[in-house]
Amino acid sequence: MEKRVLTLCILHQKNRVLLGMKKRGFGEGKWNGFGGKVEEGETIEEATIRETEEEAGVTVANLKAHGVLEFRFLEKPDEILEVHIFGTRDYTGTPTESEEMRPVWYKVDDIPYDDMWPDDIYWLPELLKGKCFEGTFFFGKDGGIVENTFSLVRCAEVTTNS
Ligand code: 6OG
Repeated sequence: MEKRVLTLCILHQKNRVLLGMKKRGFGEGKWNGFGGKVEEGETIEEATIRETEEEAGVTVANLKAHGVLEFRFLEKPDEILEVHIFGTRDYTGTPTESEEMRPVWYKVDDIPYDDMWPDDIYWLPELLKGKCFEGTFFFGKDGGIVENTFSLVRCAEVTTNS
């Protein structure tokens, strides 16, 4: 079993959230937060900050750990993606398009869930309410969720060790 540790950062303020259109690679054509692989020698939080800088041109601070979700795929039974999800309202810089992502502020009421990973509608509304969560999503061959164990947890239970 191969486990890949990834990060995902949601920058949100009051009634808006910064999403990026993924221009290439895994998840191309979908809106998502910013993130990627944790590199050797860095913590998960450091990776989250670095990836958000690289992809969206902003430096995030005061990250809150909202949960760890696992993604498994029927087509790739030996792979688990372990995605560490953070939220924050604090950043410096100006959102700027990169080779990988085109960042856009969305109103919280207009989040384009139809053009996002299908797990997002489970956890993103909870994140925006300050809630924390855990669980595994199993994706079928058509890209839909066939099973999930999503649940809310107390935020104190979320571990972000690296
Ligand atoms: P790179 O491979 O481009 O990082 N990611 C997912 N995000 C959501 N919402 N749902 C999923 O369901 C995801 N699978 C991966 C983690 C990939 C980025 O995409 C996220 C990373 O931020 C399957 O380096």
